[in-house]
Amino acid sequence: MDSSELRRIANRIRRRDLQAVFEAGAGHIGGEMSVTDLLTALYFHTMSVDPDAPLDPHRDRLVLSKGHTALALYITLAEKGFIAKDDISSFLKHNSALNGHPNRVKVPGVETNTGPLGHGLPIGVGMAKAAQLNGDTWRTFVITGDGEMQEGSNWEAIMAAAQFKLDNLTLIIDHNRLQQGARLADTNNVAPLAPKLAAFGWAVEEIDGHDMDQICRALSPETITQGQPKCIVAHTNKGQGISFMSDNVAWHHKVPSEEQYKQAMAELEEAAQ
Ligand SMILES: Cc1ncc(C[n+]2csc(CCOP(=O)(O)OP(=O)(O)O)c2C)c(N)n1
Ligand SMILES: [Mg+2]
Repeated sequence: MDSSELRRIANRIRRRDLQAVFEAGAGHIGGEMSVTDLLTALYFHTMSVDPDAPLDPHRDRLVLSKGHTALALYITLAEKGFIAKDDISSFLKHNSALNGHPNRVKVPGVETNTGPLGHGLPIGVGMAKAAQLNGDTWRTFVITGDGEMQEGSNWEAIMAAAQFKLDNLTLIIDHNRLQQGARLADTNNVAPLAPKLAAFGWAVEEIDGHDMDQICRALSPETITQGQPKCIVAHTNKGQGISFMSDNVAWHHKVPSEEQYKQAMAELEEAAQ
């Protein structure tokens, strides 16, 4: 699939996400807009997954460690055919499988439950280690937020992955410079991330996390360094695609008013032309 088609899918996911947040009256829209291009590239370019066989033992695995942006994952899974597109309208409703954080028992295609930050990468290290022990070739991908990198458990997992030489593991950090209610720089500023990961023995690449060509190239198997886990520091914008949300701390989990909803949708529709 070429990058213009990937951009079309990402735009469709963003519009559906915006609508679902507006209708549900909740969601984490800023972080969903920042992670959408990464999820699109993973599911429609890189990963080997089959919606008709969600538990195929040979599938690639994605752990969305920043589980608060579950809605973006649900919509991507619906686009791919793991769940029905109509199901998205049940987001956050009573008895819906589509909760505020992803649940692997309820939603086909979700690999592990996430939400408490700092757990996805340790789990991903376990997955990658299991594949290595079995001599399997499937890959494990983990997406964390940059605020999430303040969690100490991630750094233990980073050390373990290097020690185990997990070159079947790729960590993508959604580096949008914001966390909940504050800028990263004003809390515990873990940036710059790339030299830290490199010092821990990882192969590191920095990319524009909204440039499909750069994302796809960084995810491709040819760019793996043998014997080293890979970290992609993806420079993104929280609220990407919607002018008044972009790089704005207020939009971590704010819900647009009707007027804001119309403006945001108009901007996304314009970008789709
Ligand atoms: C252990 C833990 N502490 C606090 C929270 C509450 N929380 C949810 S999202 C968030 C900010 C995350 O920021 P970041 O990782 O940068 O995500 P993004 O900017 O992509 O939304 C926080 C503190 C949580 N989910 N888990
Ligand atoms: Mg962030």
